Amino acid sequence: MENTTNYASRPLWHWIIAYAIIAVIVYGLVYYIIALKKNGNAPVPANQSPAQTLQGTVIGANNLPVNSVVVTISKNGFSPKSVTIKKGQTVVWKNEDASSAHTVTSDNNNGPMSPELKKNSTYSDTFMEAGTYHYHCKLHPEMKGTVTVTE
Ligand SMILES: [Cu+2]
Repeated sequence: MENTTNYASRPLWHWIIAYAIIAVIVYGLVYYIIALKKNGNAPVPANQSPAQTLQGTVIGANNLPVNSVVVTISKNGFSPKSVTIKKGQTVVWKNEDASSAHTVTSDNNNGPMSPELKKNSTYSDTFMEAGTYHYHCKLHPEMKGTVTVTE
């Protein structure tokens, strides 16, 4: 009886704070799940040939296509600068630079050719032939990267 009385007589702001904390946790979880889903569905740019789309690829535990490697783009350049993958794997470039758009542009027109990527835009390319692919950013030619594709 005494307990019930104490419980009911808690000031209203106690309840408001308790509900606010629960709401923050729930919204945080929902936001996290949505963010994970977005990463898994990297948009395929319109200028990619159909053979290079990500459609139909299996989504792995980290919500990226199983065979993909991520290269992030910042004002410091591509990171990692060089990646080595196996034939058939996909490289996903993601621009995380809020201050500028960037491109992923093959040095010799034999490799990735992205449009200008705004912040949080991604571009992906699946490499079906072994070789070394050098690329740069059209807007900042000093930004360079390499994809090495092995058999
Ligand atoms: Cu750039």
